[in-house]
Amino acid sequence: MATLALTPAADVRALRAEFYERLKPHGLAPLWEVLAALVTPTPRTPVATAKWSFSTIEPLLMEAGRLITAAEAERRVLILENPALVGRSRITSTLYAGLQLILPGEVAPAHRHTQNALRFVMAGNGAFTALDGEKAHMHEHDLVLTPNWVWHDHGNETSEPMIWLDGLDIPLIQSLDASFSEHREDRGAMPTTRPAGDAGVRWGNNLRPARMSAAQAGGRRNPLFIYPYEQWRETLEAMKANEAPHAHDAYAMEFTNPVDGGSVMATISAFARLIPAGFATRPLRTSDGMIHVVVEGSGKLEVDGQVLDLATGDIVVVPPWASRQLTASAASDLVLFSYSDKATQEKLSLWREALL
Ligand code: 1HN
Repeated sequence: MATLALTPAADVRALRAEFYERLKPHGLAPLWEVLAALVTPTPRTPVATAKWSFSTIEPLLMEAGRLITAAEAERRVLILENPALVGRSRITSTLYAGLQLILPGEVAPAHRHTQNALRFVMAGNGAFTALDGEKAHMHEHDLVLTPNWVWHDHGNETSEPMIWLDGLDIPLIQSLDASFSEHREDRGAMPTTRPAGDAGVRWGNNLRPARMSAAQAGGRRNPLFIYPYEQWRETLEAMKANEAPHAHDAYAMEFTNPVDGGSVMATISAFARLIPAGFATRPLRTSDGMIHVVVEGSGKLEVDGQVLDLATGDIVVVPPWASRQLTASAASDLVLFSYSDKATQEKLSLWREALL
């Protein structure tokens, strides 16, 4: 091999190419050709920055409502596909987002699966999600969880349609090839086993069952599955009244599992934020790509120098490790709900941020 240094570059390339071809039938490939693309100094993501407006999606979802029933569809959802990942049913490399419609009188039948799901109510009041036969009636801007492997169905006994955002870890579970699911034989709802709102009063009021040791409670799947808008909104308002905004976050809080204070579900973290009128956050990067829903107000989001206007009802995705900066319009506070795979990354000691 001492002669390799003297061999013309074109010949070396040809020798190597011929060698690589002979490796293929053995199920082998040279690492050195791909190493730099595999182990990058900072994240390289296929995810593009993108925005959807509720006002554009709503009429299309109502049209879907005339074409297919919730029972027929199982879940009547329009998927928010990242424009750089069309056909792959994902908004980031690990997360899925969709808008689901349930019309008056409809039932979305009970099923369970290994994917974790959250719902964030975009429009409507009073339809329910039931977990293991316990209903939670949902109202605008409530956060509702269906952690993995819990039976869940949805129903709408009101006279108005309800639309919510579904956030799931579908691509993450797909990358692990760990999807399992079951459906009720009768394609209906689970029988009601506990009164509506039971989880909220048992777990949402800073209490836990006395006959449960700390060890039993710790690491338990989150038993609280509804986080009402008026509660999380009150917190943000009080913070604004009581302290100056953080330079990078303004006012940001994470929704927690009351059992251990950790993320709401094993893989997904959820957040509420308020940017006061006229305030601009300093830019930051985080290793979790993030989906933001504009709940109130308007403003701007700058992602790696690209400026997006934000209006109430917009849904935006910020790629992992992109620099992001939020500005609230002078007229009103900007209130956002967000979710990401931070919970997964923290468990794997991956999560990082850079304050710019
Ligand atoms: C699901 O279970 C729901 O329960 C919504 O409402 C969307 C997308 C993929 C897989 C499961 C729901 C879903 C989903």
